[in-house]
Amino acid sequence: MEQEKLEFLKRTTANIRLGILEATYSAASGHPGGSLSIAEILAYLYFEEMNIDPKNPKWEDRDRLVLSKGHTTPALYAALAERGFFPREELKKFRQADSYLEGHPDMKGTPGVDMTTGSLGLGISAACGMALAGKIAGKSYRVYAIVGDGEAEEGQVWEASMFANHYKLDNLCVILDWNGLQIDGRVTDVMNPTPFDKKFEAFGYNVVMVDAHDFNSIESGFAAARACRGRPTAIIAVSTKGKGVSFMENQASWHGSAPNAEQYAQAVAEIKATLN
Ligand SMILES: Cc1ncc(C[n+]2csc(CCOP(=O)(O)OP(=O)(O)O)c2C)c(N)n1
Ligand SMILES: [Mg+2]
Repeated sequence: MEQEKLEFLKRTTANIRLGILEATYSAASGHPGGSLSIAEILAYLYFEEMNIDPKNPKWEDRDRLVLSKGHTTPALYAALAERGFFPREELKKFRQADSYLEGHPDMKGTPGVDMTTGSLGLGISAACGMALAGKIAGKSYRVYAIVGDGEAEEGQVWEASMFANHYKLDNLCVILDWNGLQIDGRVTDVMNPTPFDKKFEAFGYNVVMVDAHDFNSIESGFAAARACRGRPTAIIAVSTKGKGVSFMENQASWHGSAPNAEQYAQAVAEIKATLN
């Protein structure tokens, strides 16, 4: 990847991480851990991969993103704000009664949100429906679904996968955020859903493993997905929950708790230091 593009994506990712922190700190609630783990993936999707128009969020030929792990809205909203779907100032109102930035995504109220999610397992099914609808209508748009590794314990994820293979949904790209943790601890301790690669392969996917924090790796994963014909792709993105904030990394306790003033200041300083 060209140096200039890489620098731009890294800056964008840092801004997304700052947005995640600002939103959760302002709300004194929300889910920073699983938001921080997908910052690079969202930066790449919204600034490189997806065919979208922030001025026309409901454009019918746009690519769609379904945040199946819907609790990680701080990352989605920070990316949408960064891309120009709404003013960045809105992030301060996250989860407040008069705000359209609800705790979980609402496709009717928030510009740029393509599917309402939050009940784990639902989003990937909706993404399959959108992908099939695109094929039936002869559209060339693509559909991306971000699924959590804890979420993959839901049977619905695998029912949807059976459907995606049956209908040869090569316009569907599932991204599995393999950050190793869910609400209560390690996914392998709670209800082991691994091996992800063999499971997705068995369900008929083209499977690609990427490093979720390395843009060259992310780029090659999405290129492989785009090139694949006749079956859906699963990108298994190996990530760190809480990535970028030292005291949040690999700590299940940061799944659904917000930083206090002191922690917020330290977290912001750590992210800003990466911008120099
Ligand atoms: C059907 C359903 N059950 C339980 C929850 C509560 N819940 C929210 S997040 C979460 C853990 C998800 O873990 P994971 O998918 O690994 O998310 P990430 O690590 O990316 O934050 C749970 C159990 C929910 N949202 N939906
Ligand atoms: Mg997880």
